[in-house]
Amino acid sequence: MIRPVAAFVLLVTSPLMAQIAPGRSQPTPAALQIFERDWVLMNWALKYYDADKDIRIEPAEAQVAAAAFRRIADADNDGRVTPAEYRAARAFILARY
Ligand SMILES: [Ca+2]
Ligand SMILES: [Ca+2]
Repeated sequence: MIRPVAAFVLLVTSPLMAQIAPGRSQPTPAALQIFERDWVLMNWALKYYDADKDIRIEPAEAQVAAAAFRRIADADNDGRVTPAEYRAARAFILARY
């Protein structure tokens, strides 16, 4: 009698688990896409955040670089980078780095 109950619990809880831990099995975070989309940010990330110097930004490096970019870009510190803040930060990086 225990077995069917356990199977039922697993069936019910597994979609919930998938929602709680998104991206655990999918190692391509949004952080990496920021840099793949924009060569200015990619060059900047490669210069300062390519920790193993293989001239590639891995997901873990992208997360560090994205966090650093957010600190630069989020001028009003509301935790979000608006398109205007993004453009300003991109221009700043392009001019300075
Ligand atoms: Ca690397
Ligand atoms: Ca902001």
